Amino acid sequence: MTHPDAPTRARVTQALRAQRIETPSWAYANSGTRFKVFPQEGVPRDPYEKIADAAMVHRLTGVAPTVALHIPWDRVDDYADLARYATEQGVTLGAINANVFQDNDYRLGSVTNPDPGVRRKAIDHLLECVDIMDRTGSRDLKLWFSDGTNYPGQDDIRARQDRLAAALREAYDRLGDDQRLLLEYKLFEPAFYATDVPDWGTAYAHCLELGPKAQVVIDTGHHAPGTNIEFIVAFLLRAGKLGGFDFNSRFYADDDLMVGAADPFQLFRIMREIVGGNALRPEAGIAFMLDQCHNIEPKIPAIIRSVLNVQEATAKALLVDADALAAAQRAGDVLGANAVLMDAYHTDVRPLLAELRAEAGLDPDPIAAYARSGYFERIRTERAGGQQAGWGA
Ligand code: RM4
Ligand code: MN
Repeated sequence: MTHPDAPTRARVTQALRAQRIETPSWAYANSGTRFKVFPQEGVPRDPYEKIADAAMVHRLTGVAPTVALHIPWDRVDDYADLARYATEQGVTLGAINANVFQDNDYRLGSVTNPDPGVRRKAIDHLLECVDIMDRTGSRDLKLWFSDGTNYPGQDDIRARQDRLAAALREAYDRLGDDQRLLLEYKLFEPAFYATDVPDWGTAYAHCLELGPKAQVVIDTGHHAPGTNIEFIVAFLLRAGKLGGFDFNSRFYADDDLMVGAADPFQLFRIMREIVGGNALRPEAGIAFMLDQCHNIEPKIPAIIRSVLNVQEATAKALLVDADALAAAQRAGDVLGANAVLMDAYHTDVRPLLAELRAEAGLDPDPIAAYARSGYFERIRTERAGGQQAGWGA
């Protein structure tokens, strides 16, 4: 495909202008592998500084107006004040991520722990997260459970499902009218034998049982190698049960690398299902979030790069000629249908996105603009003392 014709360009740019991508507070903080956290200069020391960085990413890209929080990493005394600060900076607070995986009590699990006292503590944390959502104005409670077992016989698989269902029910019943519960799944790690929410089918079944405010979130790094993620997207969209994404990319396990870095074609295929399902518009209610860790690369530019990668995959997905595709599919034209998709995928959309940014009064090259902005030099000096934020592993 060469330059899109005028009507196509208008359609594509309109959709791209409406796109929203949420960045995660923890991606601005220090993180690492099991082996080492390498601290970086200028890293935020508290949730306010994380929000300032997220606001910088939004100022440069124009499409990242919300920032997700993780509790207790982002615990503050006054959430209304934090929300106010975010607004002043030009962003708002997004999903609240619960954390029931970093307390000594959770050695044998959190909401599925065999000890009812530990389960109570974990569920209370989920309820506390909904209290926080009331104060931050957040719509989504995002739940990921590290619960599971390492050895056959360690605990009763069915009983753990019952405990999970009971905990989800309590959290669900606490939600306000405009709030949602997003349930995330992950194949393995840290549990190595049987994870309690290992796959989309398990997450889907629990969400179905809970009701309309419960939906599945797809973390792109949480599957077995070779899994067809776009199939999962298509299935959940059709069922009205896709709540959003935790975007990142992986080569081996839950690598949390920049989205679109490992497999940009997969990201295109995912976004194609989103576009085909008419789910890109914010009113469709799909949360496009990043869930990444930048262990060795500079964090803010990596997050900008990630936002641009999602935009590029989306632009290509929007360029697919839907009529030509449908005609080829109807005619059983296997090669023709595949060619329609590949044509769009091979289009260089970077000039189009640069034009779009310029039209919106942004620098066409957000990464270069960041480098020139002096922001990094400023935070490096301003944040020299104190305790840098990190994931506390
Ligand atoms: C988990 C999961 C969650 C994220 C934590 C930090 O693997 O992806 O979404 O909150 O990591
Ligand atoms: Mn995630």
